[in-house]
Amino acid sequence: MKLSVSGRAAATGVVASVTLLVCGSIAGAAPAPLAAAPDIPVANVKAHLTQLQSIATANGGNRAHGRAGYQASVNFVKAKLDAAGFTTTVQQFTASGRTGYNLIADWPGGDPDQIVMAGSHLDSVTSGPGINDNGTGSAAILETALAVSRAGYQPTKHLRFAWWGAEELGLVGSRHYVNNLSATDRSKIDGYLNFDMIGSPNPGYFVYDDDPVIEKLFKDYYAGLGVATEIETEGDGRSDHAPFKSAGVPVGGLFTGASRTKTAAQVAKWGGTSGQAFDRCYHSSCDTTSNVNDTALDRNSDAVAYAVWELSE
Ligand code: DTR
Ligand code: CA
Ligand code: ZN
Ligand code: ZN
Repeated sequence: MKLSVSGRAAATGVVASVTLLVCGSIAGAAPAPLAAAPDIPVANVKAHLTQLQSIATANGGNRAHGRAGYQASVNFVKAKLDAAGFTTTVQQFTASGRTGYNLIADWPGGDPDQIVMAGSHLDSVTSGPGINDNGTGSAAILETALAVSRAGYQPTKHLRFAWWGAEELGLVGSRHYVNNLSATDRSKIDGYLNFDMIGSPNPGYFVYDDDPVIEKLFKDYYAGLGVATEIETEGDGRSDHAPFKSAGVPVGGLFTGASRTKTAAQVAKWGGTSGQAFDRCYHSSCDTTSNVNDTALDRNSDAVAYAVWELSE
């Protein structure tokens, strides 16, 4: 089944507010209204980051694969999803002699043969709490999942969210997941959206240029906000979308930058500091809750919800 955006998005490009649209038809009763994505409260996303920070602080300063901080991170996210009505599954794997976990959350309903997935790695490096990398992606998709529950959203397609383990060891958890899908189950995934570092302190607004439909969806969203975007080039294949892409699943995502430095031309469109890394705490102990740009986190969290709603209707 091909990816497609809802008629509304195709026609209008961007819907950035909560509206219920009834697309009239020339004759006959109006079709069912299309529900637009809700605004994702960035305060809620930041509250999840505060929890992840506390977990790291209580567990040796990190949330790394095979450590207590990662297990506690999985338990935190799983509890929120279970309480919100998701069907959760914890998938085990082994990496570097330690047990790792992927957390998969299915929203009941929707066509099981047409699955839209959103994922983020939940593990950090051993040197720090991993709040931008990748608490931001994990918290944004968690809050989007909770918004689906709050809205009682019942899309045509089936929604699945995933929090990956051991990404920092080389995309181990996501690759384990994809490799253990049957060919039939793999073919049911219409698209995979990846969010890894979406709140960098000196942010850029980068869109993955893998699947053209997903790429256009995010570019249209940002155009609607009047925010320029660039194609993501820092990490082709360097995050959890890579195993899905290798398996032929359409992929896309957003990124705010890691260790590359922001240019003067990029400052002119995005603000921030030229000659400074997008995230100068990348893979460092200073990747804490103060290492996040709230505007970037808010915009990208809203973009996550927009894409999930548009691709699943
Ligand atoms: N591999 C990610 C950081 C990273 C580097 N380039 C990209 C591009 C797109 C997403 C993520 C990244 C990590 O260190 O977790
Ligand atoms: Ca928001
Ligand atoms: Zn990393
Ligand atoms: Zn990452």
